[in-house]
Amino acid sequence: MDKNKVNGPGNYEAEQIQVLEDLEAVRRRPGMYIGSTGPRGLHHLVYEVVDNSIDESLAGYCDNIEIIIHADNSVTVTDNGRGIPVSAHPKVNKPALEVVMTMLHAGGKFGGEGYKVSGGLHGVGLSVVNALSERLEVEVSRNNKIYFQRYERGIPVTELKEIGETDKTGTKTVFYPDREIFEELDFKIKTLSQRLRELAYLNAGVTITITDEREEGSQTEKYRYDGGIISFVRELNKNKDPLHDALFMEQKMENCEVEIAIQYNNSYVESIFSYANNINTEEGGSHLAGFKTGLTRTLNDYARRFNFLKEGEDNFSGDDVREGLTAIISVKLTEPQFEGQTKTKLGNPEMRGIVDTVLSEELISFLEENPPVAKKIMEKCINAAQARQAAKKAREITRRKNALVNTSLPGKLADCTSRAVDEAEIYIVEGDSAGGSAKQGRDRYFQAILPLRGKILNVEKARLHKILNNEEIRALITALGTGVGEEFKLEKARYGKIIIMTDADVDGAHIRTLLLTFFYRYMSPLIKKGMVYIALPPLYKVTKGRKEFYFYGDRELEKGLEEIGRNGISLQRYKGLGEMDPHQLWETTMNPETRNIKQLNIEDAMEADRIFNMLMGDKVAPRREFIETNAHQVANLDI
Ligand code: 0RA
Repeated sequence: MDKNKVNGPGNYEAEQIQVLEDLEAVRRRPGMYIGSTGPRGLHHLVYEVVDNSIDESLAGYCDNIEIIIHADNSVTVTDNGRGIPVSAHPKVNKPALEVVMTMLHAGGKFGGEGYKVSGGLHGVGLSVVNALSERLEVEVSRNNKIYFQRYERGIPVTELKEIGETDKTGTKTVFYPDREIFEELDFKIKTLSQRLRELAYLNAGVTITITDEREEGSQTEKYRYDGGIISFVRELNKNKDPLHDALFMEQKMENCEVEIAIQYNNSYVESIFSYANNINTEEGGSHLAGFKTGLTRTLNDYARRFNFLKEGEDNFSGDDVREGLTAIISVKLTEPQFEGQTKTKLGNPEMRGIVDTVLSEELISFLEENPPVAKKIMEKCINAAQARQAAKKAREITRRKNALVNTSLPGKLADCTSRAVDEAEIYIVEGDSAGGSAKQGRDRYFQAILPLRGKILNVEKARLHKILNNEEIRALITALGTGVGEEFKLEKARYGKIIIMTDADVDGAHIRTLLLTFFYRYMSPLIKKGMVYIALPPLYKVTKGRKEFYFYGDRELEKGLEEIGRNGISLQRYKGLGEMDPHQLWETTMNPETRNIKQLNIEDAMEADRIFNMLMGDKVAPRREFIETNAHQVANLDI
């Protein structure tokens, strides 16, 4: 009897049975290996193959990866790495290539020294892709030769054979996802490109090309970022106003590598993305935790040392130091532990201290060497801290005010007589003079008027919580009776209709945007219930003899003039509500019989919120654009 059959090298039969069993397992429960058999799982096949090439680039042997999506939804991935080894694997006496392609978990671990770092979400390896492919062909260039082997549903259907000569090295894999396994075979180029681009950012210097041959004339995208994650951060901040050039920190150690890129911008949002072995660790983990503690401590230390924080002042909080921060943390390590719901939380406890140390050491020396940048970052943190403290105060004040609801209405409110919510309405009017006209022109039985002083606030510069601190806004909250935010109570509303009446100009649009954003964020049930309206005052008055005509837009005016005739008429363009006398205001904008009011919905409010955020930024171009389009809209109100 051949003793090899029992155990030891060359135990073909046992190996063969194992291979078939594994294959069967993968095909029976694909979800266990690639997550799903839907689009995600399908795309995962591509990532799995590409990840193997990326691993080869991490080992320092590959800088070019090409992906082609063919018209029949097969995929080719080519790299210029060392090529998968083809020599006989000592244990099973098969070519190493065949082992990699057919044995679960054979992947990178075999081949002696192999590579240090390995990516891939599940790290399932090429054998899984092979098992789930109707057909897979692999071509290896190595030892000046080209080798080829073909598989069907994971089973070799040809021997590994030499098919030519070459002076290059690399691996080319073509696979046809199995239609028996996948619900659909349609690759989404956008999904793929996004991930490939991300990989290019995370692996500086590697060129990744993707070609979609299904497109007419075929479409190619090429990604290569020599700056790596520093380019990534700059890209993320592209439409923002950075406070300084992005800064990069890195450290390579025996078993791991840490890269960090950060750049502050003048917005109030934090965008921090963390990666471990090229996987987006959406659930965070030790590396992210280390980054955060390191950042908070370092900036506080610096602030104390250089007197940006004085004695008696509180330390910056974590939120303070991350306001307006864009950052990428990318770590690569030999033995990653992925935890959490979606296995996207890095567990390795040692990474916390490592990232913390890299960040603090590098950041502190950067700050010391670049005082002007340090000053900008300090000012940003101080601002954030002050805003946080002010917001806290504002919340306390409104809370106190809420307790007084209905007892001390604001002095400037001209309330209505009716206490029936379904008939009572409140006009929020821009400016004292329009407010005066509205008070005289209204029907005081059911119409209340609350004038807001013209410039409520410098809308662009105000954080929303700061707005809560504003006296005008507080008057509004008290008048409405509902309270705000978590304490909002719809049943306490004092009016059934809330009508915003602002001038038909840019300032008016600003104030309207602010109010709407405010309602959206703090009193959204009012909008959802359809209780918020905007008044649409006319833009023109045409007088002919003793008759008066009002027009609400340019086109309407043109049409009207055709009918009325252009002779002998007088045309008045209203610049603001204040130009109308009380009677005119009643007639055109307040009388329920003749007025135009537009009920607002949640989409309008969301749009306002978006515009508000844009107005807050310091970018001139989008704001100018807003003003231009808005001025145009105002002049063309379609009613
Ligand atoms: C194991 C060992 C060696 C290379 C590879 C695997 C390898 C795998 C893939 C998968 C796709 N492209 C790849 N390129 C290389 C190195 C063996 C040696 O030359 O020392």
